[in-house]
Formats: sequence, structure tokens, C-alpha cells
Amino acid sequence: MKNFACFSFFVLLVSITSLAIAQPCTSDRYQQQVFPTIKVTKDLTFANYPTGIFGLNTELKLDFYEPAVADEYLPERPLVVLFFGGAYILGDKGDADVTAWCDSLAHYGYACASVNYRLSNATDMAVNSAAAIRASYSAIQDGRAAIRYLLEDPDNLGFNIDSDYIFTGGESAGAITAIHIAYLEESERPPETFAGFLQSDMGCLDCFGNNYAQPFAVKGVIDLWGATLSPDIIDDYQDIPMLIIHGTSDFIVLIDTGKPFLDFYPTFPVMYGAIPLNAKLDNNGTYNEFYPYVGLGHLFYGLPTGIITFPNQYWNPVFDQGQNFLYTLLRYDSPTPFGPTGICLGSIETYSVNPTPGSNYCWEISGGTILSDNGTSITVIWEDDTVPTTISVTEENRIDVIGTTTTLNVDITQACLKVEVRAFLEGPYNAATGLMRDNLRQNGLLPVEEPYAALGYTHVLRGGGETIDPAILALTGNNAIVDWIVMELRDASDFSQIVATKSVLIQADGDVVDIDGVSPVAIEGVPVGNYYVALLHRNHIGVMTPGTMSLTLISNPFDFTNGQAYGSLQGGAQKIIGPVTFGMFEGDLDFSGTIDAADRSSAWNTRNQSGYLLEDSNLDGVCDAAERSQTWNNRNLEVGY
Ligand SMILES: [Ca+2]
Ligand SMILES: [Ca+2]
Ligand SMILES: [Ca+2]
Ligand SMILES: [Ca+2]
Repeated sequence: MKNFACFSFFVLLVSITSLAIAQPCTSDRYQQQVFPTIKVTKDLTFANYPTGIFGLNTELKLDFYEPAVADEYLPERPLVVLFFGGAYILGDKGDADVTAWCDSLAHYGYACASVNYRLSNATDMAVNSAAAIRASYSAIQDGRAAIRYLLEDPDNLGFNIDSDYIFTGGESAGAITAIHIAYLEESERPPETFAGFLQSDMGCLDCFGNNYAQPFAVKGVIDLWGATLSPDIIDDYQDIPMLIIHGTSDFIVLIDTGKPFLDFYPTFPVMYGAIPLNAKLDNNGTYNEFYPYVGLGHLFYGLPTGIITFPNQYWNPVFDQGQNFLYTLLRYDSPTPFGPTGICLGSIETYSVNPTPGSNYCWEISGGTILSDNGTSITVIWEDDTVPTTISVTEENRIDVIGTTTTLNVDITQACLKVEVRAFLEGPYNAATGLMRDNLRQNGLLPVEEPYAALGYTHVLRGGGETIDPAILALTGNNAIVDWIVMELRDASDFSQIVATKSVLIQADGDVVDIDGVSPVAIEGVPVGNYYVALLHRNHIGVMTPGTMSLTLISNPFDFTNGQAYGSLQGGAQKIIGPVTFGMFEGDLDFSGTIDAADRSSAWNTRNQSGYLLEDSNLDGVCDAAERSQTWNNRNLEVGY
């Protein structure tokens, strides 16, 4: 039973771990201790330098912490480089606090190095005003050499550092080192580091310890009760974020401005602690987090060397602030996908992101289905406008940080189904030309707003209120606009149910076109599918397709003029108006759906009037004997559906 429990726990652990790694676009790396096992490699030599009169070779070493090699899945990972404290006279890479930092950070998924640097001696610093600055500069040079070594990896030990994600940190003198590695540039070298009375030139920032050519920049700094030699090195253009933690009662490195140890050693330089650092970074607009620990002194999380009191109760809050700061700097927003946002139900659209090398992108859709996904772009069919229609993308970058998901809202607003039909109106049709007359247009009688709502017609869905740009009435010839006409889409299973309507236009050659005067009619807000299509004219008998039409975003032409229509009236649902040419019956002068005595009365009562008249069914601009005759010829007809 006990063994079984152990086995289960092991299986659970393994499956959770592998799930966390395999699952795309989710990861707890850098947020939790996701690596149960780490690897520590001690005493790696990163720098050599001759010492003493015999030219003995001295080595500088670092300890390297990383997730267990078997568990590591990244080709390259971020690096934190930590420096112990001790006033440049004592301390070691094995000190309890830097060890705890690196150990914990490796469990969180970072590579971490705890680095030794050259130490000075107290006597020298107490008597020589340049000594403290020179000690500080040598630590900076050594820290830089350690980073160059880790990037170079001359012995192929598999450090695998992503050079875009290098952080420095440390406490006290180590913090001073960390800050200056990030911000001190060659042109800002302190004068004390050059050759002078009884002192040699210390060389450039990257001129000591090793010759590896590995330029780098620091992405963020953890400053634990450190300071800078000059706020002037904190340049606006460098923009390197900093975590600043300092006890307000620290008299060794002052939280404000002053010499260390409360000016006890006059040879020490004035230093600028947390308060001026925070002010300078704020002034530069550089991200920084400043946590003053009220009433606490130097090294308030416990002495890490000598009589060890580290860690005390302050270690956990300080570490949490450190690791949260690092994760904050790693976080980012996933890119906003781009693609059509005004879309049609049933339409197939493509959405993309501008990819970052090494990143994966995970897509989620609401209101549609992903048809294909090549990582940086997807093709979607939009199928459901009863839910929010959105497209979301989550980036997983090359070091396995998950970006904040971004969402693009799309609207099903654009005209969608394309309906391409052709019909003739008997009244204006001229068998000799095969065209309908366009006198209403020519005489400036066509209204710019559709007339059907005003006639009492009940539009459905988005129909009604259509207007045209008067410029489209300049078209002449085959495509001249003859009149407004209503298109209806009717339900495939019950054509008495009108699904959508739209007031559109009919051209001289019979093409029923959208309000732009030229395009097939686009009906918005209805899905791809089968519909009956009906045409309704204000003084002609309406027609409907004999069966349903399959309507999609691509037009599928239907021609009423060849005689096909729903229903069986005298001679069919339409009138023969020429050789194998059919048209909608004219004469329903009161738009009632039937042609009867009432229409003949209307023709008589409106006789000899001109204008855009309901009673002018041959559309010549006048109601006269022609209409009286046609209402008689077509008497007793009615809409056949
Ligand atoms: Ca600088
Ligand atoms: Ca045409
Ligand atoms: Ca009528
Ligand atoms: Ca007329």
C-alpha cells in the first residue's frame, strides 16, 4: 500500500510536470518551483589573472545553478547573476544568501550564477581615497567577465543562456556591482580607475579576466541595500528596470545619500542609496519597484557569512519581491491578431500575428471554427452570431513565458449573402430593345430613399431605409436604374416566413442590383443556406423562385426572365412579354398583391398626373390610358405564393 502510494505520487508528479511542458500556451515556469530537481556545478573558472611578483596565476570562479538537465526543455533560458556582499573585503559565492537565491531561482526555471570577484583589503580602503572605487570597479570588471564566460561557454558545458534575458543582482557591495554592470558605460569610468600616482590603469570594462567577445545588455537589476557611485550613470536611454530593497535604518550603506558607515571613513566615496536611485529612475521613467523596510538596518534578512543568522523572517518576503520582479520583467502582452473585423456569418477569413522568432501562438475562437492553423495565422469560418464573436491569441515565447492573451472582437455586420437575380417588369419593358425604359431616372423622378416602407411594406431584419448616392443615377444604357424593387429571402421550409428583406434597384437590362447600382445584392445578418428569393415591385405582381436557392457569399445567378417562377397563374407566374421572355405582370396600382377593380379605379382617379406615381405602372412618369388598359388586361391576377 505504501509503495503504491509512492508510485502514484511519482506518476502524478511526472504527469503534472510533463503536462505543464507539453500543454501549449500554459506554463507556471518563473511563477512556481516547477523544477523539483536542480543541478549545481561549482567552481567554474571564468577568469585568470597574474598576481604577485612571480606572476602567479589566480583564478576567479563561479557556481552555476540550473534546472536538472533531464527536465530542461528550453534550448536557452534566462540567467540571473548574483554577487555576494561584504564591503569588497569579505564574502564568497558560497555565502548562504546568494546560494539560497540561486538555488530557489533554478527551481523556478532560471539559470543562476553566484560569482566570485577580486577582494580588496580594509587597510588600503581606510587610507586611500581611490581604493574603494577601484575595488568596486574590479568587481564590476569581474562580474562582466563572468557573464562573458557564461555566454561563451568555452568548454561546452551547456550553460545555454538566452542573452536577451540577463539579470544581475546582489546585496550591499554585490548590489553596487550589479547596478554598475547594468548602467556603467565605458565613457563613465571613474577617474580613480585610470593610471595615477602609485596606481595603474585598471583597463576597460571588458578588458579583464578573459578575452571572450560577448557583448551583452542587462534586462533588470535586483538591488538589495546597494547604491551607486553616481546617479549620473543611470541614463534615461538605458531604461533598465530595478528592484530596490533597502532598510530605512541602514547606516552601512545609507538609504539616502552619504558615505558608508555614516561617514566614519573619510576615504570612502559618497554613495547614493535607494532613495536617490528610485528618484533617478522615476525621473527617467524607468520601471522600478522600491520597497523600503521601515526600521530595519543593513543585511536585515540575516548575516549570510561568519556567524550565520540567514535566513530570518525577512528572507521570504525579499525573495518573493525578487522573483515577482523578475517575472514582471519577463511578462508581455501577446500580439493583437489582425484580419477582417466586419465579417459575415458563414464567411471564411484569415487572421494573423506578426510573429516573434521562437514563439508559439495559440488561437481561440468564439462564434466560429478554426479550419486551419499554421501557427502564425489561422483560417476561420464564422458560424454563430448568437455568441460573442471573438478571436484570441496567446503567445508562448521562446523562453516559455506566456503572454497575456489578446482578443480581437469581430462583428457580423457586413453584407453577406450575394443574391444575383434578373427580372423584367412588364410595364416598362420594350420588346424591340429588350430593355426596360428608364424615364423615371431620366426625368429626375426616382427618390434617393427606398419608397416601400412609406407604402406600408413591413421590412424584415435589416431591410428598410436604404438610400442611394444620386451619382449612380448617371448610369445610362443597359445598366441604367429603372426603379426601386424589394428583394425578400424566404424560409426554405416555410416560404411564408420572410427571413430578410432589402430595397434594391433594377436596371434596364433586368439585373437586380444592390444600392451601389452595380453589384449583386448583398443580404446581411443571415447565414449561408437555402432560401426562396422573391421580388416585389410597387405596381407589378411579385415573383418568387420556383424552389430554394443555395445562397452563399458567392453569387449564384438566377434569371426570372426565362420564365421560371413559383406558382401557376394565367400562362404562368409571369407574363410572356417577348420571344422566350417573361416579365412581372403590371397593374397592381395600389400595391395590394392583386390586380382588380380597385386598381382600375386608381388608374382613372390619377389619370393624366405625372411624377413618381404608384399608379404609373409602365414607369414613363405619367398615369394615363396605358395603365387603365393594362389593369384590365391583367385583371384578376394575384401573387402566386
Ligand atoms: Ca550609463
Ligand atoms: Ca446590367
Ligand atoms: Ca391591387
Ligand atoms: Ca404610365
